[in-house]
Amino acid sequence: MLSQIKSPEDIKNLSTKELKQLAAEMRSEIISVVGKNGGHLASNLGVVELTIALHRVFNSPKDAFIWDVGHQCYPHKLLTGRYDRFDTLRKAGGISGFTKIAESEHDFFDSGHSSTSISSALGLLVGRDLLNIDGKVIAVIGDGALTGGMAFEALSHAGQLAKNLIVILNDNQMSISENTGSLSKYLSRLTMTSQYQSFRHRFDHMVKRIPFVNKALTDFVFRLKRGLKGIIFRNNLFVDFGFEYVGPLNGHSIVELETVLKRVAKINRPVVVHVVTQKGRGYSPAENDPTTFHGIGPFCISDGTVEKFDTLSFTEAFSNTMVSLGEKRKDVAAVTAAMMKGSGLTTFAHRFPDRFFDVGIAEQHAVTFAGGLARAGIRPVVAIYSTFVQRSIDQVIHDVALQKAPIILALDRAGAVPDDGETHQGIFDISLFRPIPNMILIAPASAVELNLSLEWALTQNLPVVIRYPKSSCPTEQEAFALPMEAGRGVMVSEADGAKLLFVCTGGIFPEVLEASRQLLLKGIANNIYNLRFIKPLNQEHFLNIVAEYDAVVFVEDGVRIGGIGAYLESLIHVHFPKIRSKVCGFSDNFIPQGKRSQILESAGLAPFQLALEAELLISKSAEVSKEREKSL
Ligand SMILES: Cc1ncc(C[n+]2csc(CCOP(=O)(O)OP(=O)(O)O)c2C)c(N)n1
Repeated sequence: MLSQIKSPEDIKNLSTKELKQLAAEMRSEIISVVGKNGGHLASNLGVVELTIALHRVFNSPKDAFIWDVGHQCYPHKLLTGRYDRFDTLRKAGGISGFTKIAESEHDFFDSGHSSTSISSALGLLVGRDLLNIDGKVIAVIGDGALTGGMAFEALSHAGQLAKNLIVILNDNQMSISENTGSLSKYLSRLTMTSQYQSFRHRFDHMVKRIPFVNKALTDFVFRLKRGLKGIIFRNNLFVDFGFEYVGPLNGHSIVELETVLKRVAKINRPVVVHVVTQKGRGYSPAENDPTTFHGIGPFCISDGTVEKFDTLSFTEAFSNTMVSLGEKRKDVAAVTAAMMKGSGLTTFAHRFPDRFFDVGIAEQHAVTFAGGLARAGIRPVVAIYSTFVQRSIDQVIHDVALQKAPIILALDRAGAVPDDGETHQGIFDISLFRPIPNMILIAPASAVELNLSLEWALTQNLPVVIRYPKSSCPTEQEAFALPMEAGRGVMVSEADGAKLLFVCTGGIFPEVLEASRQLLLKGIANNIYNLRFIKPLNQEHFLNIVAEYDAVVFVEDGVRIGGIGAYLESLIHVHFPKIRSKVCGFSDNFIPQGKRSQILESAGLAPFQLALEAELLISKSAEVSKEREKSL
């Protein structure tokens, strides 16, 4: 049946029985493709019925759906003409795991970061109104995404404008891990309150039907109800914001959802529809462990098992160091913005619950909160993915760097990030943090260096950013274990007489090492200098090192504009104008989805490409030049 659905129009006339079958087929398609390609399984299984109901009641794309984060849009993709390409999900050149304007007229924004849907939807609605364009606008936001402050900024504005914005609150009580904070408790109470209301109606009805109920008993029941009401009834937050509130609805009953949504479509004011769903619905491994199945790599469909790798990842190395630091020092605390598992803080959280803080999807608050902790004398380590720290740059400048607050920002997923595409690449952090006074930036190349960096950072009285990639740690080199010295990197290899030097950031060391090996095989001697520090830089030390070489290739896993390579190149041009140099990094483009190796190759950062650049620089040969042109 699913293969016949080419557009949402095709589901409008299906019977209840057919809709059930459709939902089952959608689930099995999602499980099968995510089992092979990896992806956000549990969130998508939870919104199958909701997506069907939305597409039956509203008319996309005239009516616009804005999916918050966009990680739960697979059912929407299946109903909007992308079934045929669904098996390319998250692959290079394939369809995205998030909504994408270029992919379909049914996707209104490119998405990936949380808590933006209400703002985007409100803007779209107001803009359409100004231009007299018809159509409803519906934001679908999870209870996790609602913990992001921006969602509240938008609710407040929407309440004031009083336009007919529809906000579907998809409440599954889970963020990636369990949802945290008083808002999450508030939503549970709201659900209970409404369930109490429906219980009360049924109760009244029942009492009236009991024969010979005397007045004393009715009075007693009335008093009991008043007592309960005192405990359970509160003002509804959404109503206070100026919204109508409808719900909570059973998010797995297409009939109930449709009946209510049809009425909601007629309301001419902002409205929140509270829908309760179950994450992982219909696939027991995901129902039982929605956190693991939130975002998952390929897995075995029959039992949900995931392949385990023996190699240590940077995340695991960070996790281990944090636990040992937590043991050694009582003043070390860890802060995460809803990424406990992904950032490797689960063990720390269990071992030191008093010093672990999951603040919800609130990166801005996480940073300023850490600034406050530091002011009190605590040494907070804030673990945030490179891409998500982008939204707390002002907090880093104003609440941390200006105050010289000694917090550590541990940026996982720096550099090329596989599978998720443009919104998740960690390629801007170097350029964003380098200009900020008082900041120290370190890019360790291995587990040992990450460990040393964290320990060293705790001895500093300034904020320190430590950035590392989503990849396994490379084989350790002797140089990685050398003690940290501010502003100095380490020579990883020191071949006598080499005239070519690679200078690299830690995250891309494996590719540089491989390029170096390929050149050695060709008889081109070369050395590698691992920068360790992106800031500060011991200029004298650096210039002494490069002085020995004829050619220097800078390689960084960040954008070239504002990066470290361009800066160092300008430095050597001033001091040693004869040294030939080349900066390799990401160009001025957003980088689409692919595996790490595919992403690096598309940016000219694959080992064979780095080797070619270096060879060209040193030999200036026309033949090498041609080969290089071909490789790009
Ligand atoms: C700014 C930002 N921080 C963190 C994330 C990572 N992230 C993706 S989905 C998600 C949880 C969202 O929870 P919810 O909105 O309840 O959706 P659910 O998956 O439960 O359906 C998080 C933390 C993100 N996408 N954006």
